[in-house]
Amino acid sequence: MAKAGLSLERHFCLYRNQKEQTVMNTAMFAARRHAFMDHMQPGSVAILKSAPQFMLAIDAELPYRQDSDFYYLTGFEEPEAVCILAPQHEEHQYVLFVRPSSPEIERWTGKRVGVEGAMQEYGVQMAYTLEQLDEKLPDYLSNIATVYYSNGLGETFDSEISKFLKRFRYKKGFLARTLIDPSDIFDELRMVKQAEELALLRKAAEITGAGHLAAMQAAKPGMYEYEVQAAVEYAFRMHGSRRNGFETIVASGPNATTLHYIANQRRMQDGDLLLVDAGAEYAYYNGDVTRTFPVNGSFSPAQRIIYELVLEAHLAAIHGVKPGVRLEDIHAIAVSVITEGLLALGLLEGEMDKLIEEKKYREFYMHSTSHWLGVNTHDRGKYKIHGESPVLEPGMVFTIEPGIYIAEDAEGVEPRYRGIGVRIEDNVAVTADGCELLTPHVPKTVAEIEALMAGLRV
Ligand SMILES: [Mn+2]
Repeated sequence: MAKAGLSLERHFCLYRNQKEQTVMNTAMFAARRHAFMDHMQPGSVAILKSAPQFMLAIDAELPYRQDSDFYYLTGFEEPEAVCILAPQHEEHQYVLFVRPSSPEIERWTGKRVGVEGAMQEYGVQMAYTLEQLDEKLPDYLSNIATVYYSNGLGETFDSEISKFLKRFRYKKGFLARTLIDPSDIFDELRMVKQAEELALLRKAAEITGAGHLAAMQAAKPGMYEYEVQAAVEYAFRMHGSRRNGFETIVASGPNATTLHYIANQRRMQDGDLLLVDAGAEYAYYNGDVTRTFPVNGSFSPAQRIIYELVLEAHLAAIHGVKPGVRLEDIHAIAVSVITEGLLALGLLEGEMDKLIEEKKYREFYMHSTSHWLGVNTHDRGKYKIHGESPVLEPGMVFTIEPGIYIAEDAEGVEPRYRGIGVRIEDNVAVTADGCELLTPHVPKTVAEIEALMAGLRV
């Protein structure tokens, strides 16, 4: 089976020569810090900590990724760093504590930014080594009533900070009376994307699309799921993404009915559907796309019926996105299409309204239609504000990902539908009058998918 790959080549040309990661955009990070400080209470200071470095074994570090909130405000990617935001400090509103430069250590593990690098490249008013934290922190806490600090990025550090604040009270007579988790501020800021962020999300989505095209090109009966995973992730790297947003899901046949299946160990059979849920990260922003397609290139009649029902729900949900509606309205659209379809197919029985009210669809569609997307794949942003789903506004970015999952042993279901799992996921950004589809270039209809796969099998 020679692979002509013509249509794929055409797609791939779109991506060539776009491998450059964005350079440090100091103005963008400065604007975020100002916005953050505008949300802080008068007389307060924020202490933020980098993500911990996890180890696989002695001397074997797991790949490091900065904490998303920390990165969002600083652009600083190294571990063992602390950021202080002190809006009322006379000279230093933004301070970083970092690992010191060390020629001996750097010879083994690579260049560190160091104090000088932090001063020169990260827009701080002052930088110190992390060892100086104890000594310098009091300078920023005098007369401060409120400290923003989020527990959970390291128990040792959490307890050091709390001990420090107590000790500080005894020594200096100052007491930070209120400790506030900054999550509310991050939720609010990160939920609406700025123009620079939308550009990065478009790029991440584009690379993610390249991975899905590669999956459609690679998959064939007899291959293992992890081989398709390799094709997806190879395409991500070759198009400029240095890591994945999450573990790639390659779920063939009945594995597709397990929502977060990441074992990727099964040998794919002729006649299987293959569900691939994968996302490339680009400059800390993520794509998150799912496609489901037949391993042998053509849908069976039963697969096609389920697939087209999910697609109808997916398209209707995207059509419903515009400012002023709520995420739960979008979910309701998908639920309604799916319930109606399952009823028509005999997979559900009863009255449409009652089935929706009693959430009977959850036997086959058990997750939400959307999650926020950004620096985290499941991004910061609230799902309920005072008990209500937030109202959409331009700049919000999220997924649309309805699915139908029919267990292999589902009772009262025609055998031909059993073991079919389908999810179709795209990424959208709310615009002034609707939404922008960030992932328009990945085949989605039965005809598009079959034509692409047939083209590859000439
Ligand atoms: Mn998703």
